[in-house]
Amino acid sequence: MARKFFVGGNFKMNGSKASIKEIVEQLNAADIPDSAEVVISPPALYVHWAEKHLTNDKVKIAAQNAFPKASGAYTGEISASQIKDVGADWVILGHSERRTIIKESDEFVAEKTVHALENDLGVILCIGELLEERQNGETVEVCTRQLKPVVEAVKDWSKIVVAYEPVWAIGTGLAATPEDAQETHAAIRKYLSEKIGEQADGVRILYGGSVNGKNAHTFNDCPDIDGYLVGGASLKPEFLDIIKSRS
Ligand code: G2H
Repeated sequence: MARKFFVGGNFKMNGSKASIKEIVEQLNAADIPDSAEVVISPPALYVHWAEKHLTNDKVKIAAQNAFPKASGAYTGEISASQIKDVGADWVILGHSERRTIIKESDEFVAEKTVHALENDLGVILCIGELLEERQNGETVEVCTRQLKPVVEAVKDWSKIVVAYEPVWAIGTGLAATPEDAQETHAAIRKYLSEKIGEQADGVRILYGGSVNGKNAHTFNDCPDIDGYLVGGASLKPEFLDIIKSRS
C-alpha cells in the first residue's frame, strides 16, 4: 500500500511570536511537493498564532500534548477539543521527553491517544528505546511494550502515525543508521500487522532523532521509513530540504 511521505516539525519548547511567524511565513512561500504531508508543532501557546499566519493549506498544525479529559479542574493541561478549536488537526503524544521527564506511562499515553482520536485529532504517536535498552538488545521489546496498550484500545489506525525515535539519537546529532532504523521500523510494522492486521500496511512509521537537511535523503531507500519527525532542524530553513528530500 502506498503511504504518503510525512514530515512533522516538533518545535518542542522553542520559539517566540516573531520566530514562529517567520517559520510559518517561510512555509507559506515554500513550494511544498504534493507528495509530502507536512505538520508543524509549535508550543501550545503558539498553536493559535501559527494557525493565524498559516496560509499554505499543505501544512497542518499539531499540539505537542493533550490531556485525556474534555474540560475541568486540570490546571496547566489542554484538551483535544481545545486543540481543535484553535485550528490544529494533530497532536504529538508519548514523546520520549514526556515519557522520561514527565514520567508518562505507556497506559496514560494510550488513554490520551484514544481521547485525541475521539476528538478527531490525528495522533503522532512516539515510541523508542533508551541507549541502555538498545545496548541490552531490548529495542523491539521496548517499542512493542509502548505500543501494546494502544493496539489493545484502538481499532481504527487510519489517523495514527507512529514516530520511532531512539532516545539516544534525539538532539545528539547522531542519527540512527538507515540500516538500524529500517530494521526496527520493519519489526514495528510486523508487530502492528500481528495485532491490527492489514491496517498495518497503511500506518506511516516515521523516523525521528537528529534528522537534518543533509541526512534525510539517506533513508530514502528504507521501505518502512515513511517520513520523519524533526526537532532542531524544523526550526531552520533546512526543514524545507527535509520536506523535499523524497521528491
Ligand atoms: C526527536 C526529534 C523530534 P531532534 O525528539 O521529535 O528531535 O530532531 O532534535 O533530534
